[in-house]
Amino acid sequence: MKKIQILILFLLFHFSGFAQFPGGVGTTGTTAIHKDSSIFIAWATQCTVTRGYVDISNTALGTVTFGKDSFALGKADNKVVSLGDRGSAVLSFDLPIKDGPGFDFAVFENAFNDTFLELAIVEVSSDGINYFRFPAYSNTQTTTQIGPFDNTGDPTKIHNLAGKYRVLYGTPFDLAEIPDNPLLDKNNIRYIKIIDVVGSINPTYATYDVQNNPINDPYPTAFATGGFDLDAIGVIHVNTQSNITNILLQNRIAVYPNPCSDEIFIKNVSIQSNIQIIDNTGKTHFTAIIQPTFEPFRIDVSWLPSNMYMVIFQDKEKRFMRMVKIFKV
Ligand SMILES: [Ca+2]
Ligand SMILES: [Ca+2]
Repeated sequence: MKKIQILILFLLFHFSGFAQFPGGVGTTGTTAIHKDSSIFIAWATQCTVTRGYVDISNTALGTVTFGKDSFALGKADNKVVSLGDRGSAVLSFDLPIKDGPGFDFAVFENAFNDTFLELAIVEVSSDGINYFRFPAYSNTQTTTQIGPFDNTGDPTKIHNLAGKYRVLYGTPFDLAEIPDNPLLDKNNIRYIKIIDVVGSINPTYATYDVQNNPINDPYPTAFATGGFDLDAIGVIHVNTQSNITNILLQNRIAVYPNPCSDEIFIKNVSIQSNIQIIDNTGKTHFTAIIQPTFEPFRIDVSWLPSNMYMVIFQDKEKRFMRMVKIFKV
């Protein structure tokens, strides 16, 4: 079924220059996802940027400087790092991303409206060496260069390019749309590479889509903030079954403070878990179900006497434990 869907998508997009893709924020059928959506369960935790040129046709101007690599970490917040012409960023994550139903992650840029759209190619890798590209489509006209102050971008002409949506709205990607390859494990995506689309329609500098169309976006943007401005990558599906993930999950869950007296907090719960607090006689004092959250989850323990307790986490596959000492002054 999935293969048929991809084939239909491919035929539709390949043979029709009139194909319409989802439109901008607020339009019917848009796929834009706001940063606060509960669909996001994690964000990038590492980022390395290779800066591109202020203007690729005048390399004497040097490379862009705006922002820091770390501005692409965590939740989208409109703090960005500029990539410059053909610059790139490699981001990684605490947990591997997997190809779940529908979209698997989303990339955030800082476009100030729905038509000034600076775009980027997106690639993924399981091993950090072999990268595989999302088939990008740009049905934007290729006869007139979009200038640095032209608001003529149109999300309905763009597919599988980051930057399709305005600030604080992610452009989502579905790993199923990348052709299968033995060097790519779609259920163990550890790295995402974002590569600036130069935007020039001059063949010397152009970035091309899968139809071999030059991708036309604002060019030149000869500023310190030139090129794609990366805000964040939000993760929708993580692989909670790999051994790496199990170890990471166990290491990440934190119960604090320890010792405590009246309350404890639990953070970095990546998968729905049953939680129990058990004393050293085996008696259960507290049970709850925690939904995945990276925010601290508070438990009132003011009614528990001083003792050592086990906090047990149990999800579908795993069970593990933290010891905590409750100490009343
Ligand atoms: Ca998917
Ligand atoms: Ca940011």
